[in-house]
Amino acid sequence: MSATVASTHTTPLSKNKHLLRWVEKMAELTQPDHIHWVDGSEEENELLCDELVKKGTFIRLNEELWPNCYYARSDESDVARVEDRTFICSLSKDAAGPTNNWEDPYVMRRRLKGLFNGCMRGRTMYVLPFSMGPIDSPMSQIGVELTDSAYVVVNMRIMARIGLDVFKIIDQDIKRVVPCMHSVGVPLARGQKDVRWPCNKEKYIVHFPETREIWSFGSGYGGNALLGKKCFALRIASTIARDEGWMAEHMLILGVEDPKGEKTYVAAAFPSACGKTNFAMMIPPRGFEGWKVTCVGDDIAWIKPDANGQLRAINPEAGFFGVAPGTSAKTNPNAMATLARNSIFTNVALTPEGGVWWEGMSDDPPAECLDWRGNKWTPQIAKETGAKAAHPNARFTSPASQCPVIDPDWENPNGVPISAIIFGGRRARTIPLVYQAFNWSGGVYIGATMGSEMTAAAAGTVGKVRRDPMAMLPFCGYHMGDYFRHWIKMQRSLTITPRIFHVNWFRKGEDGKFLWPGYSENMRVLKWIVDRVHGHARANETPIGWTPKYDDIQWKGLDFPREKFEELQKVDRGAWKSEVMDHEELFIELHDHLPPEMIYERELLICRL
Ligand code: TSX
Ligand code: MN
Repeated sequence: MSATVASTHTTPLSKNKHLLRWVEKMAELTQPDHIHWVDGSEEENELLCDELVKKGTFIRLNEELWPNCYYARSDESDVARVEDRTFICSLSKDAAGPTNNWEDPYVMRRRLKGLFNGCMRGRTMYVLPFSMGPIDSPMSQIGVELTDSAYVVVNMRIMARIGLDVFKIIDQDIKRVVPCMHSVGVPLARGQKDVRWPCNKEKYIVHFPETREIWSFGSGYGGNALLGKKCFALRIASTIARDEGWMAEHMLILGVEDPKGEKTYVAAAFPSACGKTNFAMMIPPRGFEGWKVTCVGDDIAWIKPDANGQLRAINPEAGFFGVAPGTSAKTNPNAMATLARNSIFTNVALTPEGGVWWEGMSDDPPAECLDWRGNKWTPQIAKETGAKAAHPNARFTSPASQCPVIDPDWENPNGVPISAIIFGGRRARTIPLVYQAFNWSGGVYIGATMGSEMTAAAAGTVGKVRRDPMAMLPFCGYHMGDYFRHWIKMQRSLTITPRIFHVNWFRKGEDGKFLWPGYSENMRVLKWIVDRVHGHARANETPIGWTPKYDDIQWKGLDFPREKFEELQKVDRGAWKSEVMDHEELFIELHDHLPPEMIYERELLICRL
């Protein structure tokens, strides 16, 4: 390390007094050996990656196959978000609601003080400024993460806008900064050698919604550690959005361009394992020549009414932190092109050529590789022991700018206009391929009651519907009932309300097979949605909402029989009556905060059935 580089990084890169004071106070608490102010430069990134390689955290992949890509294996116990260790520490327990873990903020602060006391000894504390959303956007929000993990810094460099440009905004002192404390929770004694992936078995992911603070201890993985993502852009942002009259949602944003060049943007919320990233960058099928789908974002949308009462959305992120297993040239060629360079792979398998592999990437697995634990893996071993080469939650971190179908307006500071909102779930029965809500509050009801069936083989759980309102269950920073109320209230600030739809790519027939081919063919559903938005498509009125007629779907390029479509769209009144009875469960849990509109919608639905 050259002296100039080192001194740049030790010198504060901000003159903001609040920031300087906070950094000083946190350094006093955590006692790092060094403080590194992150400038976000290419040179700095190389320095950090080299350091991670030296420590054994990173392996540089084969430059010919995977240019500028790195490989990381986490600790076996630190592989996913830890929902049971995630806390919302509002002053009142009632404000957090029954779906969040709550702890008294005073009690939690005392506990965190203890945990963070000296926790960065022997390490470097990085001062990492980041902007969620384009730096020049009035919808963006600023945070500073103090972390003792270089892995976090290089991942955040892909996932958010970081560095000097953000310090510039902070120094203008016009935007409130969300302080984010992060430590892997493993101080090093003098001369003690570090491990490949330091983490603490005691983990805390803590949010203080009133003071807009995040404290994360013990984990270096994903949403536990890249604090701009789930902690800030969803949990803290959802409370800011409620207070300020906008929405922070767990949604992808995509654009549909028809052959005449007319552009329509939609936002969509799906629970996990529905193929959200695949949908976000879908390629239209045969029969849709001249149509284009473009990607604005694959995970989070910040949506705000503009001066004309039209909802506009930005993607607060700058990269994709995607699930690798199942991603292939068949399921998502655009993701494969995106992750081909300048990417970080965590918990996938490492091939002898210095490449990466995961289940579902190709039909033919490598003859031999090292699995995500670093053990020898062969197809034969997999057959005998069931061992997976990649962890099911293995990830790629890739710049969104590299996506071949990234939308030309993906960094528009004013966002893109949202014409439709799509909710979805993974449901084998009852729920049709697509239907449209009668109105806004009917749509909010659909979003509030959405859910997915468990695919995990845990005994007795397969087939049980798990409700995940608006796909926000683990990500709403306040009471879920108040969140529904906020959704209902949003309509008042709109002159053009987006149409609301529900889709289900996963309905099965009597034979237990998927009725719908999915993937690219979902374009046919998307076209009907866009046609409905523009008033170009007819629909059947059913008790649950409007559904497409067979002839309203463009079938060119796909041989899909009318009878199969009728089965796919069938609304079985009996099955729906028990579906609505199931909604009761959620409603009982939230009853004292539930907006009356939810009760009315339920009554109306029951009457129509
Ligand atoms: O991502 C998926 N999408 C959305 C694509 C834009 N997946 C994968 C889900 C796991 C992450 C899907 N799986 C989709 C889908 O639309 N549909 C299905 C179910 C399915 C699986 C295999 C087939 C069909 C449907 N195979 C054949 O029809 C041959
Ligand atoms: Mn997500």
